[in-house]
Amino acid sequence: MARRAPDRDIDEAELEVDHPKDAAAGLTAVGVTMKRAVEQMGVRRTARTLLRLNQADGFDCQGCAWPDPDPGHRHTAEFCENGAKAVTEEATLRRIDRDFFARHSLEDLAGKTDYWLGQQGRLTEPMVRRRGATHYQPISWDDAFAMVAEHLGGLGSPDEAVFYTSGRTSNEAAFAYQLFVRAFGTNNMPDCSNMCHESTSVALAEVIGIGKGSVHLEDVHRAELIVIVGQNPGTNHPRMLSALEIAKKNGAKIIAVNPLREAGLVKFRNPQTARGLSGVGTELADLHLPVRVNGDLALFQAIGSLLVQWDALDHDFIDAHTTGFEEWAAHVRDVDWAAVERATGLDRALIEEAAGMFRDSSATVLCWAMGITQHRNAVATIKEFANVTFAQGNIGKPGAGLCPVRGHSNVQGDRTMGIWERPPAHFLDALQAEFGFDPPREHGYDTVEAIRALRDGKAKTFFALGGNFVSAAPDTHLTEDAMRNAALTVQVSTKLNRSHAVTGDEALILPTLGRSERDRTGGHDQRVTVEDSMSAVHASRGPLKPASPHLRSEVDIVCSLAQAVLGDRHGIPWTEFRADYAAIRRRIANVVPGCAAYDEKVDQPGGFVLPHPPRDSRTFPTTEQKAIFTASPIDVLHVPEGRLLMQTLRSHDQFNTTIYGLDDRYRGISNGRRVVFVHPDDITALGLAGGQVVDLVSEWTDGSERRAPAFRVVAYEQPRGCAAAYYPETNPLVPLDSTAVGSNCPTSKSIIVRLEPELAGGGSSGHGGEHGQDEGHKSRVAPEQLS
Ligand SMILES: Nc1nc2c(c(=O)[nH]1)N[C@H]1C(S)=C(S)[C@@H](COP(=O)(O)OP(=O)(O)OC[C@H]3O[C@@H](n4cnc5c(=O)[nH]c(N)nc54)[C@H](O)[C@@H]3O)O[C@H]1N2
Ligand SMILES: Nc1nc2c(c(=O)[nH]1)N[C@H]1C(S)=C(S)[C@@H](COP(=O)(O)OP(=O)(O)OC[C@H]3O[C@@H](n4cnc5c(=O)[nH]c(N)nc54)[C@H](O)[C@@H]3O)O[C@H]1N2
Ligand code: SF4
Ligand SMILES: [Mo]
Repeated sequence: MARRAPDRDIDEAELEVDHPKDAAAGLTAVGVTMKRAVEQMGVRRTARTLLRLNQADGFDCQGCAWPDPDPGHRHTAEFCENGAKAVTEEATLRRIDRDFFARHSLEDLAGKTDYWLGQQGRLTEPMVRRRGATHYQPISWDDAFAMVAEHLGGLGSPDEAVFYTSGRTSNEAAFAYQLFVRAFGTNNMPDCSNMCHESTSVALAEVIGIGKGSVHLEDVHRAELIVIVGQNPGTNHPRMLSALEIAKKNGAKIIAVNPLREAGLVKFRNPQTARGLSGVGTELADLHLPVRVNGDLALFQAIGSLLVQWDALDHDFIDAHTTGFEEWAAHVRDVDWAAVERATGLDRALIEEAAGMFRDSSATVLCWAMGITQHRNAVATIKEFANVTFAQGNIGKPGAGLCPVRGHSNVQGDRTMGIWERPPAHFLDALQAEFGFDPPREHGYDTVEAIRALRDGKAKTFFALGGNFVSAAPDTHLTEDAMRNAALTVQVSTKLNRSHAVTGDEALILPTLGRSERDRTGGHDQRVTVEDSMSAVHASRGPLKPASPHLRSEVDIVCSLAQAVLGDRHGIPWTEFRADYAAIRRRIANVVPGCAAYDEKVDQPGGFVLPHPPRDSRTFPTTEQKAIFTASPIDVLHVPEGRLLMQTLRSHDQFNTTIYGLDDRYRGISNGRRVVFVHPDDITALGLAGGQVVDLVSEWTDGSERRAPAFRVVAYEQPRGCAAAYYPETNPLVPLDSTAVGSNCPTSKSIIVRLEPELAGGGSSGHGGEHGQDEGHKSRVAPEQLS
């Protein structure tokens, strides 16, 4: 029987806890960057690779979707510590060959952590797991494509196949992939967005008519007020701190809304300036609102209420460009302050101070990320951000706007290219006009629905273009069982991960080129294009020799597969696409809105910016051709006595399910990941002690319980009643059915848990794991405590 996800990390017993830091980056970041990079790539390769990163003629960082400055304003080292880690992870000299797979059975691999799996190195050749086999074996590319074609051909309907995408896929590969999948006959295209900014896309599409943010990088630099809600840029979008530093120098104020006082929001030591390296740094947040987890909807209604009460409104904008203002104003005027204080954990004076900063700003940028999107009421919260923004006319003018900060480097581009289980009719019409076939019109499965379909035997083939579906998805054990239910699972990947170990009856690993590598598909240098979080599209070309001569590009894999599955059906020129990606770009130009003359425009240094009507001209392509105010009831999650509301977040040493190391430097954690951060008074109230080992047990409304064993309690400042622990170790706790209303995004940031002391070996030192008040020493947790 295949193994469950391992419960403990390798060196968990070595956990060390220190004080959280009050500044991000600086010299330590430079040191960490270089050490990791040189360890895995050597000195020459490190220099060669990092100097091409994020340059106009280089390659796009595989890390997050934060935009690059204009070409004239880039540094020689235009990247952050975590960008360098992402590159190192891909450009490592470590390799996995067929002997590795001969040595390690699937069961053995399923017993390893994602950290261990990722550390083994780059995949080098296609591998197959045959029905009933205990190990993967080598397979030729042609046989692999034939195998997928045979499975797909044998399905009762195209809708029995699921085609997942993670957000690193280039625009060219994404466009070809969605074309293939729709020509095959289904819209079952779930993607990582479904677990990420889906709530944003849904909310913004409804109220401004386009599911993307409305600011340029220049707007962040010029804003008077920047509000950062539910986002930890110091770790997850580190170069955003450079933009915040510029804004501060231009006189901006910053409000951070976060249950945690994240180091990156407090102070930034810019490693690109002598000042930053010497340790001086720039103070960032002027005001920190330590909101209770999931309190943001109430908070923004209260802010809206005060703006209405103070008449701090842009009446011209409201009159000319919006609808629904009166209903919204009436709704927030009556806001129930007692409910607000309960939901937010903030007192009225603090909220008034924040609202006063909104009032005094004539150009506000509002940024958010996963702290907002992964809640039951996420869509309503984001619509509330829009309400407050409309009320002050903070959209479609310099220095202002809505700024959802995306995760994966090309997640926004993939959606633009049509990776979407609910494609709009105009997109399908354009596809039909260009390629002459009738694309399926029915909506496909999103991530959560795909898991249900696999579980229920309605989906039988699972294909993933990147990502690590079983670790990233909610309800790990259920998801793993669902995946094992499939007849065939296929992973197009650069590195080994848990989704290669938890498979269907038959499984394929198709190893692909990463973005740092030279792509000579068709016998000549190819480039790809990507879109960042601010709709800027540009080219990317990798400098490195590929990790193995057997790797193929994602475009090659998609086109070859399409040919094996579809042959000449619909007359789509897959060979031509594969031979020259410009042939794909010419089709993108004809199909995707805003992409006319695509191939020519991406040639310009720095690329081009996609149109965004609200940003560009204050036109709102909504049902009412206006920006739409909406009124949402405040709903406060009820947390039963003795339970905590837990969010799952990222450490400083991971990229999603890729674990770079076991440290979370800014939060003072070293050598371990199985920790749960709890307020010191809650630790006492629950009869626990810092350093104690507990099981996390989540409670879901249908009475079911889920357990993640062996987390060490760490005292950490945050609102009472809240807790935090790392993803993906906590994914077994997220019930599949617990999703955001309207977007179906798993509620990874609001899980009701109780902490159960471990019976054996869970003793406590009394102090281990606690951030003491005065002494600055590290407390090392005794290894025997983890027995
Ligand atoms: N180095 C690195 N970079 C990354 C990633 C990575 O894993 N590592 N992942 C990429 C991806 S795919 C994404 S989507 C982004 C994610 O970027 P973030 O959204 O910054 O990621 P999280 O770690 O999930 O952090 C969520 C933040 O929200 C706060 N928060 C949690 N609940 C609430 C709440 O209810 N209200 C408020 N106001 N705040 C809350 C948490 O305390 C935390 O600071 O980063 C991208 N960049
Ligand atoms: N509990 C909880 N769950 C969450 C979240 C959370 O905050 N809490 N966050 C959610 C979010 S925001 C996201 S975006 C998802 C992430 O979900 P995914 O995108 O599915 O996961 P990743 O960990 O980013 O995928 C990593 C794998 O991608 C492969 N890979 C890397 N580079 C490439 C490449 O260039 N090409 C190809 N083909 N493969 C490549 C590697 O094999 C690597 O192991 O997780 C979600 N899950
Ligand atoms: S901020 Fe994001 S995109 Fe920029 S270098 Fe860092 S990880 Fe890469
Ligand atoms: Mo994400």
